[in-house]
Amino acid sequence: MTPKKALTIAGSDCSGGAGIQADLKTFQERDVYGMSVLTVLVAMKPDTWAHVVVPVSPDMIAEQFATIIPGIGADAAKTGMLPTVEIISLVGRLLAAANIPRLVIDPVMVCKGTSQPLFPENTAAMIKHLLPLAMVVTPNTFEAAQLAAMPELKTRNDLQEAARRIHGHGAANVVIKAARLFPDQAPNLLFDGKSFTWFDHPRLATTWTHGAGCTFSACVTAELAKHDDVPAAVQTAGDFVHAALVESFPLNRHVGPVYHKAMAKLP
Ligand code: PXL
Repeated sequence: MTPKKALTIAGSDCSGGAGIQADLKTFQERDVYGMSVLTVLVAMKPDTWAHVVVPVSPDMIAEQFATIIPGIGADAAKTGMLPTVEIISLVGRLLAAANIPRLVIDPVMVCKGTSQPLFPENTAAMIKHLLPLAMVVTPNTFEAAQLAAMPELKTRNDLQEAARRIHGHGAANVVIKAARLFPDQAPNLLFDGKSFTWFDHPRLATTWTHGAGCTFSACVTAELAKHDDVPAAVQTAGDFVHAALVESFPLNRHVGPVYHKAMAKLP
């Protein structure tokens, strides 16, 4: 049978846990055919893990995109790290013209292990160019606070208010990944403009969480490529990341990724 096809428009994490590598591994595990448009290359200094970030040229981003749309076609797509305002607006224009039926926007602002937001001006560009196109937007709590223009989010009520505000920017569904807010739970909150649904997962005591956010949004994208049901996609993605976190592991003293194969190995 011909598989469904999913596209990721994101950055390369050469360490393999996040970015395009996480997305393609997740697509493979969820049985969809993965394709990629690279937006930025990220390398890490071995001693400090400081990130070196080199954007791909807008022309080459457009060439890659044209390879897939109109060149091939995709059942669903997601965005990940988009390093500049120019690239965010280019990707927004390409996606708007492509009219992709199921689009997931992962508004990546920081990498784990680095504390500074990549570029604050990118937040306004994402709100303007990407959120109105999104079937689902998947911020973590930091990204949700930025997109909602709220101070730090602390309670479930804060998360619901942030989701309401982000929905106001035009995203059809908002999923806030609240992995670090509470001591025992790592819930995901879905708001579809009408009602709030909480997907509760126990919080795991691991610091090896690299790539969890990318993996979550990639799994939502893969599930949407196969069917239209957003709550079911969010449930599966939560289960997939939970399993991947149970088997996360250190690569070195700086970083440990989630294990994308973990759910497939469950009985
Ligand atoms: O986890 C966020 C992220 C996304 N995309 C790329 C990254 C990272 C963090 O390292 O490198 C390419």
